[in-house]
Amino acid sequence: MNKAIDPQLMQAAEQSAHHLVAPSQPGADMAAFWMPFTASRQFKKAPRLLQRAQGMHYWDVDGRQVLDAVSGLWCVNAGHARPRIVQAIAHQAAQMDFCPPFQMAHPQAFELASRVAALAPEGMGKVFFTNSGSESVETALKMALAYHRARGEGTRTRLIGRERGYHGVNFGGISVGGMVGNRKTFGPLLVGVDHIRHTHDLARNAFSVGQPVHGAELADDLERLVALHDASTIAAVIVEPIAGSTGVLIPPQGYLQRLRDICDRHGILLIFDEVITGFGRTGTPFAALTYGVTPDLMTCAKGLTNGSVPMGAVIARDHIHDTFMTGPEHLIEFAHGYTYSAHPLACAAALATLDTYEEEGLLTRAAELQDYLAQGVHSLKGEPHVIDIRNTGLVAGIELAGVPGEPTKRAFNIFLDCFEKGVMVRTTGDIVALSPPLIVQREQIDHIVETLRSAIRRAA
Ligand code: PXG
Repeated sequence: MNKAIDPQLMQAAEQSAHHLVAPSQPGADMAAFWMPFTASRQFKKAPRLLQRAQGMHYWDVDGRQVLDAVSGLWCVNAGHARPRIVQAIAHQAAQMDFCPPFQMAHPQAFELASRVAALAPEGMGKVFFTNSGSESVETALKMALAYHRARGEGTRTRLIGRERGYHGVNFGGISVGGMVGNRKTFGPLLVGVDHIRHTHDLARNAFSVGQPVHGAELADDLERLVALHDASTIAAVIVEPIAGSTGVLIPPQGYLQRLRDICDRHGILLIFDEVITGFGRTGTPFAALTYGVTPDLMTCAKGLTNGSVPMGAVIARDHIHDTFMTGPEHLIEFAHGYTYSAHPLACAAALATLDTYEEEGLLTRAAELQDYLAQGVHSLKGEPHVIDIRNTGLVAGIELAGVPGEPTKRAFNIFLDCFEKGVMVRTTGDIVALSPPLIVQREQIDHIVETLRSAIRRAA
């Protein structure tokens, strides 16, 4: 897999990166861009505009360096602008920009599917490509419904999610999702959806290092829903092995296995949404491997291309895929797909990303660094308003008590403060999340923790 890097192409790419003009000079009109998931009026008053990225860092339009403590948005796992990936994208764009994905294909799509399957748990050998985590979730939910129907159990139409779950922003995803703010303004959502309870338990598990001890029995909430709806109506349960977007909730010891057992007992498919846990975040390629629990379907995105070109995937157990492979051979077996499924640029980026991960041992690096990160973040215990700290692999959450009557404000101020001091963290609610690129150095972890400590003190 060791493809030589073309120095001329790299030089050209780097030169053009350095000569970029700031996307928004002072006075440029910012009115037209309706920003995603952003406090946009605040933003447009004091914009945070990034212009360049390399390795562990961003540079803003004023040339200020910012240490990236969140891998962009949980995706740039190998660090920014990695030469092999940059070159693969540039080369592919010149070679073949687009290939129709329906009834046609290109060789790299097959190569990538095999490479991804090789990283997945045993028996999960089939890979369907999408363009995002949200699309992966929709795809997995539709696969689950169509699978049961194909095997003659078409009554299994109910989808079960979990409170505080995040599964992207499309209608299926917000229906099974459990983040109130992402659901409440969008009407009745999908019918036939229910939720098991979340696993957050500050009273018993606050300041757990790694997996919390208490809470495996929370998986039994699925039994409650089976008793209520009957297993014959339930197609699938979808959970994030680690709930990321809601603020880094690590699964209690034994919880995921118990969920697996209950699903098996009742013929319910188990879907792991590994959009943030996939590609090394927990110290193995997938959280399913870290926790030793194999789901039926697994969604991923983000780290698949190191965030460089949008791409997601659903990884399925072989027998689920094979169930579809009946009927006349000239007919389409699964009526689903996207114009940009297995896009050539995304495939090229993903193959180069997997090469980079492999060459540098990045998919297991979080396991080597998790104790160091744990030590760092848990040293914040005792700082003002810190009510919980949780960690595993190269991910951590620091939960703060909110400003009374003004939820999210304390964490948001900490985010702004850290950014001003040259460290980019992520906040959700009153929780600070850290998920640095897997190339992070120990001194950089120290720097992130100390910058955060100062910001937490100033926010007191
Ligand atoms: N599932 C999970 C588990 C995710 O974390 C998605 C699906 C959706 O992926 P796309 O590619 O459609 O955005 C995600 C995305 C945060 C944050 O608050 C996390 C995500 C997205 C936006 C913000 O840290 N994860």
